[in-house]
Amino acid sequence: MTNAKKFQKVMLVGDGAVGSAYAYAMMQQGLAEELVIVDVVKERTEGDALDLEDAQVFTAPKNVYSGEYSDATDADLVVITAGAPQKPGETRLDLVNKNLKILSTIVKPIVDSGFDGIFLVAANPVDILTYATWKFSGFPKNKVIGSGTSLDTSRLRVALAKKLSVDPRSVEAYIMGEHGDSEFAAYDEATIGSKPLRAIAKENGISDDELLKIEDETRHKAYEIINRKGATYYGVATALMRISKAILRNENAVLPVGAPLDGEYGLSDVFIGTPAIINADGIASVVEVPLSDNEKAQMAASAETLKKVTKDGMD
Ligand code: 6V0
Repeated sequence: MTNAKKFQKVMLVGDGAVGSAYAYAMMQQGLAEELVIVDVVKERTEGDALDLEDAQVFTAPKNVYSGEYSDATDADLVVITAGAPQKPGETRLDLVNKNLKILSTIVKPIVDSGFDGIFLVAANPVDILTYATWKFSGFPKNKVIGSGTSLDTSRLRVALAKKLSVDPRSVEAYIMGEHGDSEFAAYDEATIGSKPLRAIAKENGISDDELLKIEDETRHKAYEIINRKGATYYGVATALMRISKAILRNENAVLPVGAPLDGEYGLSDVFIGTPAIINADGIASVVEVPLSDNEKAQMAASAETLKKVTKDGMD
């Protein structure tokens, strides 16, 4: 970490369903000694800080408070979950204009505070807002990370684990591309215990069509949750906590995130879901999965979708 201070500090911007679940997960993990919460609704951040501080007796001491963007000056990490969520029937890409406007009011004052840490973005459409955070901040690309397909990858692993009766943590399979409707499951490289997933599926009588159905259900799981309870937050909040931990503990962990491409998969000028090595400097490097030709084409199509919406939204 570049900061000379002896403790780690995280700023959370956006104290809604995702943000407050993230704050709670951070308390539970005892990660970062200081957590400052910012939102346009000040009563909410004040209330949450008072509520969350009561948890520290059972977890670990933490200074949790409601703050301002100027408090980012000595933060190691800023996590952005502020923005309108999807309503039933809305796609993530429908949110672009609303959330780009909100984002532009957040990033500038944080940069003006002298903040020199890592941005982690979760607000949707996350790949586009991650790209915009990089543009608005003027930060080096490695210091801006999107939650990308971290949640989607978790959803895929959970679905495969249920089908094959294994621990989801033992499934090595990634959802790649946009966090949204053009994402895809990189089945051709997926393994469990080093054994190709496609071979395991065959042995278990799971057809290619069934694998495609699992991929499709993964892609649409958010809609299933939103239709039932109005929002999704525990999954993404825990994924954000996991990425935060890799940054704060300088883990060099390989995680699926929204990362900037610079020639990987033959693509550039886009933040998109791929595994990457995450440490205290942010994205140490992208892990370029040796995709099959068919998957490469899906990655390219997904990047094209994102680039078009980014161009329309930011012009
Ligand atoms: P929510 O519960 O409405 O919370 C949003 C919060 O943002 C509210 O507390 C608002 O007051 C706050 N806010 C709005 N404008 C500003 C502003 N200008 N400055 C500061 N705070 C502001 O939404 P929820 O928490 O459900 O979702 C937040 C975002 O995360 C949405 O864009 C979702 O689409 C997105 N998600 C991203 C996921 C991912 O995998 N990346 C998963 C789920 C949701």
